[in-house]
Amino acid sequence: MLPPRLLALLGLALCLTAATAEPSPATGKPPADEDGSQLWLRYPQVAQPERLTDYRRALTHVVRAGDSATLQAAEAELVTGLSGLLGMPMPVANQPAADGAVVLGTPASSALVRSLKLGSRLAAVGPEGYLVETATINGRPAIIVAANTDVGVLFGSFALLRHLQMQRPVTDLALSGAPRIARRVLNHWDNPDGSVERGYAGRSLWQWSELPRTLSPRYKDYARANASIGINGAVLNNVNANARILGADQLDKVAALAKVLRPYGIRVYLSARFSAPIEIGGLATADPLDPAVKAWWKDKVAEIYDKIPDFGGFLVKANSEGQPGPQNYHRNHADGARMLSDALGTRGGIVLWRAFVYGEHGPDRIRQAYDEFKPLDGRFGANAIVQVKNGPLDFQPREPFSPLFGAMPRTPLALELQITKEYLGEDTHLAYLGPLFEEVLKSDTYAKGAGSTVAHVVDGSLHGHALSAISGVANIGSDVNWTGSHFNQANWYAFGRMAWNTDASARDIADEWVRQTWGNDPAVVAPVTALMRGSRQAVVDYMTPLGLVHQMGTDHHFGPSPWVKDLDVPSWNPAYYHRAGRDGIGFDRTRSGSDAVAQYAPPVRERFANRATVGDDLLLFFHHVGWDDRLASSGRTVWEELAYRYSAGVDAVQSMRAAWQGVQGRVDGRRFGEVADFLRIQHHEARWWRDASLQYFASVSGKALPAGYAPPEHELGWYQDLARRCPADAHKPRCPEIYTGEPSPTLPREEGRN
Ligand code: BDP
Repeated sequence: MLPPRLLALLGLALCLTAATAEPSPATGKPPADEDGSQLWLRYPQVAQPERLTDYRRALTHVVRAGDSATLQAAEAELVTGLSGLLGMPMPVANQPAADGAVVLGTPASSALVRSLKLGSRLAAVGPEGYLVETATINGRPAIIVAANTDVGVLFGSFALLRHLQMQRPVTDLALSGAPRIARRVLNHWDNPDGSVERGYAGRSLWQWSELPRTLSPRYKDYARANASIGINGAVLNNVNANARILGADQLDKVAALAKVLRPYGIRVYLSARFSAPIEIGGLATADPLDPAVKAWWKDKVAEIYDKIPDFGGFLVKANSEGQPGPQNYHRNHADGARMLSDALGTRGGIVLWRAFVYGEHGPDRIRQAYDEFKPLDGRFGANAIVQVKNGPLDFQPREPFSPLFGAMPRTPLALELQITKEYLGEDTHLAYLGPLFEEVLKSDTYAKGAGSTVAHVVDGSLHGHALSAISGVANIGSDVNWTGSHFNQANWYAFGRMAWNTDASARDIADEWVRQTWGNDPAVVAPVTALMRGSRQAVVDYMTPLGLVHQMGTDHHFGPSPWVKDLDVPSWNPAYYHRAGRDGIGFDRTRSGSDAVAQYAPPVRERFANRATVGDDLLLFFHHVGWDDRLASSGRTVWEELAYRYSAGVDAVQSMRAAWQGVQGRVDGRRFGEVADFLRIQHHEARWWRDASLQYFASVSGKALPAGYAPPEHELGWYQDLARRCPADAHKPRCPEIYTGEPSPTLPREEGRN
């Protein structure tokens, strides 16, 4: 007789097995349309017949002991996923009832897991890690999903599903995982009115006007998606914060969201506006040393923890781009962070205090965060982490790592990456950010000799910090596909996977994501992963080659505007960064210039300061060079190299389009078409970038385009005038004129063939 719980779940499992089979290209039948709403959590039936047989034999029912909401969630994920992948009902039992049980639990929740005496091996994976492996239970072959905590079991369940989605073998299964960074946090820049700063995927996911009573089903799916990649925190609101989020009724809404996310191991954090004691507290000051201000924050923290016992903490943008902060009261950043750190006390919350600061008229903008923060090292408070953007400027397609990494040994530092592509083409450009994230994490700061990577600074190991965090500015919104484009999902995925394992390669992560999102057909996996891997460099090439940065249009940061030079704040002007004139191009940051290189440890400083060793990718970031200087790498002059790179970037998009055409019929028609449309738009926009930039730099240098390259489609004035002709909304100028015709190849023919 089957136990009642098993019977009930059998019914549920039967409903879920309507999942479609993974398409077999052999049948020639195109897969059914999808809208992308399932993200990478798709569970079509495994296509490889032998693998399917193995799976059906090795995974016959789910056995869970323990009743926490988290364990129930893990069980539900396994039932949903296994039913779909195996194309058969996946029953649930209290005990292994046959060969092939999937046994999940912790030593505390499950006698079966306890009986396996996993001891030191389990201890080694820590509070969130897991072991997923074949075992013998009561003389029967089984697969265990074991962890020290319930959330570890959930992460392990997703690891098992991922393994099966990729159709990997289950004989002698031995998966384990453990994160090195404790807090892996999405930063949502969502506003109370439902808009999203730098959001390109519709409106905010949070329906504040309906909360706390009405809970959108998307909240749970959001939690599932995050848990599947190990993200364990979410800052719900914009760093340019509204103090009202800390008001009592708003906190009830936050608490309702926290309740949905909690079973999935996700803690809620809030961006705190530094002047909140004035704006919602009725105090006359927000001076961090004022006793009434300190008391106000202590009370506020107590109120928050009353409603949200696992509250993650505060994210703070202070004295940056007009936000209030301790400097308004002649205090410094450490004074502000320490005050909040003290207020949080021993409740388990942290302060993520951002180092994104620059004065409007100071010296070289990229020097300023270091100059301001380094002297404060070690003074931020026991619960504080200083959150540093990956580069010293601002989320550019490429920039060097921030010199703060490695320079503040007595302060835990969090890495802030931007998942939303503010400077990389927003929604329409396909740019897989895995290679960018990997480049940053593996950058060697040399703070304590070779091997002092940014990853080791951030995970706390380099300088022995117990607190560690990594943040990703989210790209998630109300769009049905969550992220504005299907391929933007890969950036959310890559952030989570790299935050979990900072050693993971962008290449492997792309492979995983493609298999889960588009299927295991080798004729899809190979070209699509290749296309992804080259996509970020393509963007660098057609927007900001050779170490150029911040050439984007004012405010919306979309499209080329290298000619802009008259904005009030000098560092908002693209011309501030390229410094192009008759003599050459690039920003001299060596000793003869701003000497920003001095902020790096000696081996890095020497590499960046030397034209022979800086590398082409950062050349113009650190050096002002003559147009006719030759690059050792290619033998081209700087001007020729610019022409080459802008053109290569455009033609790379053309190749991406061709590669995508090759998967038609092997992925579903709806998503295929949506990606193809965006790639066409990207191709036009890449051409726009190239043509406008080359026209402008030609006018400054007085040089003609080298022979063989396709001439720009329009005169410089045409591009400069676009801003006037095409009104920009919050995101981008809407210029139908850019999208006419079909972009032609731009490289000289012999180059194009290479
Ligand atoms: C810049 C964005 C701006 C953000 C700011 C920040 O343009 O919208 O508020 O960063 O990170 O990149 O605070």
